[in-house]
Amino acid sequence: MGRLNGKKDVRILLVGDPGVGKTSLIFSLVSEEFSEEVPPKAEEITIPPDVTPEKVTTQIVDFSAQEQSDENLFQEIRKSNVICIVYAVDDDDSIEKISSYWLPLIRDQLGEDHTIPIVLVGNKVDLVEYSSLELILPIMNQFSEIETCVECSAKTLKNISELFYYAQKAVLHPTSPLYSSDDRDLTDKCKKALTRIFKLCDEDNDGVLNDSELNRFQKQCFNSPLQSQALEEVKNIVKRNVPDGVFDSGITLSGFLFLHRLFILRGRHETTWTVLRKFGYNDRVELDEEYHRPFLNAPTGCSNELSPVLTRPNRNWLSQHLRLWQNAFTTGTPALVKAGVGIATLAIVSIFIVRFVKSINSQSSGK
Ligand SMILES: Nc1nc2c(ncn2[C@@H]2O[C@H](COP(=O)(O)OP(=O)(O)OP(=O)(O)O)[C@@H](O)[C@H]2O)c(=O)[nH]1
Ligand SMILES: [Mg+2]
Repeated sequence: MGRLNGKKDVRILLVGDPGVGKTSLIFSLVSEEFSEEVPPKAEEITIPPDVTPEKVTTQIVDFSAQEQSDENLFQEIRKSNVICIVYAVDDDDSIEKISSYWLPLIRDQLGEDHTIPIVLVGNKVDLVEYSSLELILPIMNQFSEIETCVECSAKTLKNISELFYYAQKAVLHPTSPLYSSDDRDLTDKCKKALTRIFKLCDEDNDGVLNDSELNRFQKQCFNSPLQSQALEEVKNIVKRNVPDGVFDSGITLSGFLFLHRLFILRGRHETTWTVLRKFGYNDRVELDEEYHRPFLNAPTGCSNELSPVLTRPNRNWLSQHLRLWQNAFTTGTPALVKAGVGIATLAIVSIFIVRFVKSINSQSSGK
């Protein structure tokens, strides 16, 4: 599975009580019409990336207790990237089983703290006048692995493509590493990562992102600058919500964090994920190994040499890190801490050079 750019295959598994309409949902998605007669289990379907909204290869896997054993089910649970628990909105028993059977069974297979997102799917809305959300919300509050819920109908095709889109999104742009619904705030890891990104982008190191810094950030993450009117609107939103979010017509760290919290609350997790991934973070919001140790490719019999001219990626990497150290030295840090940081820098640079030379030696000797 790809990592740094956040793209990977998505394997979606549908589970749920017999007769809730799992197979019908898959048939309705594929044929864009409702089939009265469906087999117990749909064949596994692979949807090529160019016809999916998130442009990733997507596999859809059905489960039927009529044809498959518990062991088949457990294997499928372990292979999936996202699990849709389907219930029928007119069948309270199928709703009750979400929390009494399906969610515990999945935890049993994947571990209590698993990170496979769950989407709750309320099918057959064509049969009722009411919404099942009143019964579903307490379950969502109790089980943090539930990413979202959607009500749909295989019969009228209502929300069918949305359901598979939400499932894809739950894998590619999951909420839980970014936002804690218990604390109603960004997670500590997410705050730490965004703070680092803010400092890297604050090139003049004055504690705010001015217009040109914001534009460079925007271009780096989204390949296009912000229009000046859009920039003003963003600042106005920040100003209205966070008293110290804008200073000297630039966005402060608390304004920057507020914006990302807002994106997530409005369901635009992909914006924050794009930023994090551009700055080297993986799905657990940790700096990726590839970012720490870029692979040096030296074919057998060839050697790498340290060039006196830094390549552009190396220059960027070095200047980003130097700016981080510079921040540590210039923001009113006590002298003792500065001395500590200085010694740590020397130690890290020495280790880096030794490892770098070692890796070049071992690659050039073909090991
Ligand atoms: N009214 C209505 N009926 C539906 C809908 N979806 C499925 N059904 C009907 O519900 C019944 C069960 O549908 P299936 O798709 O076989 O259900 P399943 O979850 O795959 O069942 P198992 O394979 O036994 O686990 C069929 O008679 C479908 O026609 C829907 O959206 N609305
Ligand atoms: Mg079925």
